[in-house]
Amino acid sequence: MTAPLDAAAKAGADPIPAAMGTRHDWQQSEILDLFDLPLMDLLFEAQRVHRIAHDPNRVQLSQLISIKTGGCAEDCAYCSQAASHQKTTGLTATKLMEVERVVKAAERAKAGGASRYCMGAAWTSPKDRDMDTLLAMVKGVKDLGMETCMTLGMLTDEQTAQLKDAGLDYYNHNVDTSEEYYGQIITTRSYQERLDTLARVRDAGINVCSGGIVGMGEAREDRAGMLRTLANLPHHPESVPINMLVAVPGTPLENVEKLDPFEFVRTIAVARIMMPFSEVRLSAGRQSMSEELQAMCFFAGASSIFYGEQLLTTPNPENNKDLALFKKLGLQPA
Ligand code: SAM
Ligand code: DTB
Ligand code: SF4
Repeated sequence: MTAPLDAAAKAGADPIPAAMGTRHDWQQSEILDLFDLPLMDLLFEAQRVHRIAHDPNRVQLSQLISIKTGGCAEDCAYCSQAASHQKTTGLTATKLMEVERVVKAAERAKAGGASRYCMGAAWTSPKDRDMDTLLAMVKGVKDLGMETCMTLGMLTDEQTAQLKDAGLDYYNHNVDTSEEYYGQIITTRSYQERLDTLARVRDAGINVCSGGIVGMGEAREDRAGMLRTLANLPHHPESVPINMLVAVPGTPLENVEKLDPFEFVRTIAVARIMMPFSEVRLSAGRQSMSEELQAMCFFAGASSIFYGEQLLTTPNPENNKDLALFKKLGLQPA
């Protein structure tokens, strides 16, 4: 162990043993000690852990589609799709897409190299009348041989069971930030409601995808708190998307101060150390990241990206650009 890590261990971080198992009892001070490590020590540890559980040269590709855009009754301050921000963002709301259109788009995503298709809807929760359409989407995309993911807001037990029966592989439901900062970002729902849906999804046997956003004006304590919530769940989420805020003009966060890119890398590295076996996804925000920053995120333990030229309502790097970067770095898309 190097001297700085010894110092961190004395301070309570003990990063090496922590990395070996899947702990669910992380203390805030231990997480902050990881964040505080010299960057090279943190990256080294994260990469060491990464290599225990993952192929370091493989990156999983998930592609997004917005199956129902805008008009959302929630007031998430970062989101272009909240009805309350639409006057200033100018976003046009759409109805739920037809199944055939979604399956056709998934086919194109598969041909482009994506292995998982993530269907997102701007809802507080799905209406029962939409369930048949949603279930048909899951089946149609699954029949292509792709993994399926949906993000539809809060679910009832019955809706969760229906999605499971249709073969849904993953459900995305982000905690977004720390419990303490949550009220600064969203006032229309509680952190506990988020955790309740996550428990429902887990209990139904659907893989959990849950992460959050950094760069929303939160403190490092909040980034640590968000990771503490995720890692201290009874099971680590199988996927942990770490989004860099896309500051959409017209949203309340449009002018928020940009997060230092190294702090973003640190967040990825700490997530990797705390949840060794999870896919940590380098998510929104890549459009404004340099190749060097993205490479550093992969070194810090990111094992997955959102792929395809569109996220939900904002742009993402084009496939060619990502594939060229992978080639330069010797990474294998999967
Ligand atoms: N309405 C559902 C919900 O909130 O769970 C599903 C869709 S919502 C757009 C999915 C996630 O996208 C959010 O939880 C948030 O983490 C992420 N997101 C939305 N807008 C973003 C932005 N401007 N920058 C970064 N991430 C964003
Ligand atoms: C996640 O964590 N990030 C994705 C997905 N899950 C649904 C969404 C990112 C959205 C970025 C802003 C937009 O395009 O609207
Ligand atoms: Fe609605 Fe989801 Fe956007 Fe919040 S993040 S406003 S719940 S679409």
